[in-house]
Amino acid sequence: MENREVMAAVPVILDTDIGPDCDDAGALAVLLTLAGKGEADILGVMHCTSSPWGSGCISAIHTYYGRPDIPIGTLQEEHFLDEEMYQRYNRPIAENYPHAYRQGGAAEDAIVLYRKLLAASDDESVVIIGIGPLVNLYRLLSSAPDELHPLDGIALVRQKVKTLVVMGGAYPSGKEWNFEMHPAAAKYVVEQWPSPIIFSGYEAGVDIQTGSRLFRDTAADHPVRKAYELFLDGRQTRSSWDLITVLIGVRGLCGLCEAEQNGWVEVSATGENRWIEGRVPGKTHSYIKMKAAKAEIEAILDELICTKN
Ligand SMILES: [Ca+2]
Repeated sequence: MENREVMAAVPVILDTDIGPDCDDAGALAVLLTLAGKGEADILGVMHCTSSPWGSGCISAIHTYYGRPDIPIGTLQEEHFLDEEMYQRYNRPIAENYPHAYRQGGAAEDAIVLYRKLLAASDDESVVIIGIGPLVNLYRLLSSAPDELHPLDGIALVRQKVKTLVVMGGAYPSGKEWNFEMHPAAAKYVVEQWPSPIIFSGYEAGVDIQTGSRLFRDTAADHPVRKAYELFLDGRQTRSSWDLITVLIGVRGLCGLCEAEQNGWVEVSATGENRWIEGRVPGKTHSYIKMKAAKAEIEAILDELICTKN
């Protein structure tokens, strides 16, 4: 059995669309708990929609976990997923909890923060975990050399990023929301990303139902509990797409799942994806298949959501 005590913390950047679904809040809780256990080193958290409440919601959760220092970057584009229906919990949390932007100010451009964080990282060390549409990563790959680093986006990612772990697509084929919301970004990132990509698909997380323990075991003002409460509107659990993706990004397959590696992912111009069998030079893709019993995975994730260390 692996001994996590002696393993180095995994340097992680999380990229989230926190707001449209509560599992992003759960996933951030999982990551903060793993960081508290010494398993992850959170270099930064990026927000990938135009919602004015996303950064504040992320900062409020960081603050609640005693980590207001974690850098936050945000998408610098207007009108991407900022409709009222996507602000059921991020707005109330940003408006009612303490966080870095309550007195004004704003998170910096995600691309500037990505380039800054990658420039300061060891080669092939960083794990990027994407749990929203891939628009920030598309812009990162498209970035030009600047005063932060002499390499362009693709070369910088090739040098610094060990793995990209993405909640996106359905396997072996289908259509899933994260790819569908910004198909051009999904297609470009999947085609051009220069380091290995592990895909966590719709089918991997849909039946893993978590969150109910928040209502039993955490304080009524816990912002992640609040996110679930506002989003679920009376229901007790939610699918765990983003939570599983974070867990795998930090712990690897960890005995809970296995990876299909003999093939690669193609994304269409409208966001459908399919797995094409056979290896192709330059593409190191895999997708996960759950192996452990649903109840076992749910218990692990629920424990991580609810443990504030
Ligand atoms: Ca998400």
